[in-house]
Amino acid sequence: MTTNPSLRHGGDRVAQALQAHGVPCIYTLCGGHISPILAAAKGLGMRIVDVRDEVTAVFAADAAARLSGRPGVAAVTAGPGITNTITALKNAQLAQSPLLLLGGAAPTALQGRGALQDIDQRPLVEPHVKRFFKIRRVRDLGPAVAEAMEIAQSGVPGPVFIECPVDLLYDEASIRGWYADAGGKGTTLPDRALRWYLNRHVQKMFEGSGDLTPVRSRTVVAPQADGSKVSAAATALAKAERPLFVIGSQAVVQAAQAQALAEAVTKLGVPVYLSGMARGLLGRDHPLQMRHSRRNALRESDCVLLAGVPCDFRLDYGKHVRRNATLIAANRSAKDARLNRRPDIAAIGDAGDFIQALSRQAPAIDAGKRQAWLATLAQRDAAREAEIDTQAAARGEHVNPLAFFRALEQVAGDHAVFVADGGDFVATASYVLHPRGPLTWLDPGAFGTLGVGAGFALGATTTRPDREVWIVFGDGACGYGLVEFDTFVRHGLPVIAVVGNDAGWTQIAREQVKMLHDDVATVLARTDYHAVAAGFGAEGIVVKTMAEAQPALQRARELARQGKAVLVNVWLDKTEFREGSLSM
Ligand SMILES: Cc1ncc(C[n+]2csc(CCOP(=O)(O)OP(=O)(O)O)c2C)c(N)n1
Ligand SMILES: [Mg+2]
Repeated sequence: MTTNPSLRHGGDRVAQALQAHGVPCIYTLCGGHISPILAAAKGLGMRIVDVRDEVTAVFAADAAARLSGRPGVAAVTAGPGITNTITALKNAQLAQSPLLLLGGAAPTALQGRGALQDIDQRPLVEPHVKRFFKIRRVRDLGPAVAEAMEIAQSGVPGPVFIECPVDLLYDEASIRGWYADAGGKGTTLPDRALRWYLNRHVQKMFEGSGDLTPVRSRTVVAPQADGSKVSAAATALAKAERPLFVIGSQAVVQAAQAQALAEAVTKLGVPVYLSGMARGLLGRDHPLQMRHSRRNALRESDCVLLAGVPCDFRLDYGKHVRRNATLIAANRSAKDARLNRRPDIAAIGDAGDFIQALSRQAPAIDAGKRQAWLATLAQRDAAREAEIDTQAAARGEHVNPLAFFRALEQVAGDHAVFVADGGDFVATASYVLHPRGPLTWLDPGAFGTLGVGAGFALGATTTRPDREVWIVFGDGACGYGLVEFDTFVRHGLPVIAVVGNDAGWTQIAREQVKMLHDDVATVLARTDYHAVAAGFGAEGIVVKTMAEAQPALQRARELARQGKAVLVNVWLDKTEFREGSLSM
């Protein structure tokens, strides 16, 4: 049995376990409760990225997980540090993103006695995580990390929380000294009883902590659908004349498998719509990938495979899939596979692996049989692209968002990752921008959370420093994490943000004004967001006319290549492009 003499305190144990799992980076905002974890992790060579709001740390861990296929890790202090993370935790839970949140807590003996930042954290956090670990003994810290990493990734992935009380993290001598002081020197019976109690308490905390066996990482095997489901789906697909795939985020949770999945889809030769993290799976332009009129395609298809996609609001609750079509749902979650529509074939397991298994079983494609179907979809796509071109050609006083994204599509490199955070501006981007490859598009997911942008970009740029990271921000959305330009600058992270400045929360205003004839609370100013970023030491560029757009984007890209963070503040004209769209 190997032992590790450097496990001086609980912080070391947590750090050693993280290192054993290959965790490259911890996102954090400091606090005395968690200092030993951060110092120990740094000592072991992990990167510590300190942010300006705890919610950013968890958004970053979420993005890191999505891009690496391994749980991202964030550490925050007790009480308000933890409450600040709740939105990001919930977002990760709904996006099924595996992450580990380490949270501080008041000393074990003082919990519930009015200690600093002491609240009952379980009821706040537990509903949003797969497991809430409440640690009471030093020796349990390392194994809890190993178990948490495994739970986060297994089955339906999601966040896991470990509560680490501060008195478990420091070295035994200091903690014994601290408890001895707390016990005082009184000689009365209650004084002596307190000392006896505290002494026994400390004894329990350190029980078994002489065991210095390092923690090892565990292998997590993806759940596999039944072979019979693969055969049934292969048969249905072979019979189908108008098959259709919709592939979503969950199908690419095994990030390392993304390329193999793309090849399997190509081999199957079925037209496909990609959503969430799966956007970009087939590269920039692939003949099988359709981008527009998904609703019509769903209505016409006679065999639909929903791979890692539930029939929620994003798929209009499944109502467009025709009743006599064969519906195949491949999903790690049995509940999601059956949400709002009962599939004919429910393949419960990893959706990406399911498609790969299908490509090994399905007979060779009869290209001729599907030619007409593919042509119909491709023609519709082309017609929509032509409409976008027409709308993009319209010129006004400032910048046409469609034309702007056509320009960004030209300028952004082959290794660009796009982070989407906003309303109409971002929805427009999702029609016009072509993600470059697998795992190059990050959006919040089903929770529809504004404010993910800075944290996601932080996770992306630290996980994939070889990538060019562009945040597509609404001006409303950018306000949440703008302060993180400070983080980008301090850590030398060359993130590029483009802010679609329409001086308002337009996605909301659009319907509110129409239905309630009031723009109350939806109006913003043409704020100088570029000057705010410059104030943090980043580069700020303002774009007020269409002619300035392309050169500004090129300049932003050059500055990022030199290691600078950049914010491009783009004054938008109004557009009708998003008229009529509403999500509920
Ligand atoms: C945390 C959060 N708060 C509020 C909303 C509601 N919401 C959805 S879109 C939107 C407007 C976004 O405005 P902006 O980022 O400027 O993008 P625009 O629609 O103007 O392009 C709002 C407020 C939300 N989705 N998330
Ligand atoms: Mg706006």
